Amino acid sequence: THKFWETQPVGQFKDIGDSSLPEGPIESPTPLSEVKQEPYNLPTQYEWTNCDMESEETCNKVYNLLKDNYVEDDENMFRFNYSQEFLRWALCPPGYYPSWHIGVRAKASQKLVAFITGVPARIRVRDAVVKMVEINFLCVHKKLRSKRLAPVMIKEVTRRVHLENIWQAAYTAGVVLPTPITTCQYWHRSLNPKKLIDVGFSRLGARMTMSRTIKLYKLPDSPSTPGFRKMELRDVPAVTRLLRNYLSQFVVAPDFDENDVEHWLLPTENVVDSYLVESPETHEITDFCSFYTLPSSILGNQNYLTLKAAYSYYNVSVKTPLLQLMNDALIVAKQKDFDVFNALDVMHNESFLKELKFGPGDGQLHCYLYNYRLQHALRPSELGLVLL
Ligand code: YNC
Ligand code: MG
Repeated sequence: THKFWETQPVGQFKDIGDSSLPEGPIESPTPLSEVKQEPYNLPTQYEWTNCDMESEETCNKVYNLLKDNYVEDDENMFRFNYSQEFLRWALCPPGYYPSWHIGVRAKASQKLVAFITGVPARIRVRDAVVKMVEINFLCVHKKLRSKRLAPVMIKEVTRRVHLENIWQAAYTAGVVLPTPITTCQYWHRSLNPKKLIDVGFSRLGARMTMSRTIKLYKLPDSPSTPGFRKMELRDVPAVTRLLRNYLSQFVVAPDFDENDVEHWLLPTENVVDSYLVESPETHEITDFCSFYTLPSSILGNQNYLTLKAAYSYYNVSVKTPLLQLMNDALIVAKQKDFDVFNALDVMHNESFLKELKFGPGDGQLHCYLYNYRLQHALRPSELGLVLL
């Protein structure tokens, strides 16, 4: 049972398959004057703090909390190590609200012990574009777990989002909650198989030697598609048109305008990489691919501290086959010294995963909407949204 989630406007397990329930918002907005004006109460030793991510010092405190306490794999071998530049990018998009970057501090020591964030987004569900918050980076220090702090943090971020007249949210989690709109799987493509095997990320296949494995995953030195190049600022209008048109086919997808594309997809060193295909004849922008940089700490290995991982982000194939486009993405990721390239089975990704030698990961990623019901769960291929 879910003592907290049962009280929230989310699709409940008992309602699965009930076709009398309509699609759309579960609760109507209330007048802003009826939204609770004071923060929720924390246990008396703790206090709320807004985390100014533009401040180097605050960003560093958040970075350290997450580095030591954020998401680990099921076997506790790896922990996400989001960089400070990444956190600033993820949390400060166009129109962001500083009051949605919420910390919890110990009053006595002023030490940051918990964190949760929201950023605004327009998300289309079928024909409706809905103003939402994307919730991410929910983290409670390891020493304060299982004390029901998370529900208070979720209620507090919800209150602050309501104060901005926003009533829906999107979020992903590795745990099952009421109730996923879809459940995705991660796939992994080895770029540096020797290191991945040495650190226990992958295993030598049956009847495989290290040298045969290295040969299996070898890639060309440079991309094969004529006109394949890094995205630049001048490409923002063309990439926005390409992406909007492509994302229109999915049931749930972001509604990106040019400002969003500039923020989320223009290359930022060590954060996000984007490439496109410019036709050598017509100079038209025909295809696009992108990935973000998210290293993981390797817990307790003598030889290596971090795994450098690239995560597939938004890809659009119109003229170049998706398989060839993604093979070029793998090649540039390898050139940039990534150890592994990860992709979810969302959008059209299934069409290239097996052929490009991705292997299925363990552990699933569940995707959720808050205060918005869908009649049926989606197939991962119907999801056009990638959260960080
Ligand atoms: C989770 N990941 O089920 P019930 S993902 C949501 N997302 O409630 P306590 C979660 N809820 O079942 P702990 C959750 N994990 O009794 C647990 N819960 O109803 C629920 N891990 O609270 C859980 N980061 O404080 C239960 O648990 C209740 O001390 C138990 O804290 C949980 O960012 C956590 O995986 C996750 O730091 C903070 O384990 C802690 O264990 C931790 O006793 C490692 O909580 C890091 C980690 C989660 C990454 C993420 C997305 C979060 C989405 C939150 C929901 C947003 C809703 C929409 C709000 C805006 C609405 C508007 C408008
Ligand atoms: Mg707790």
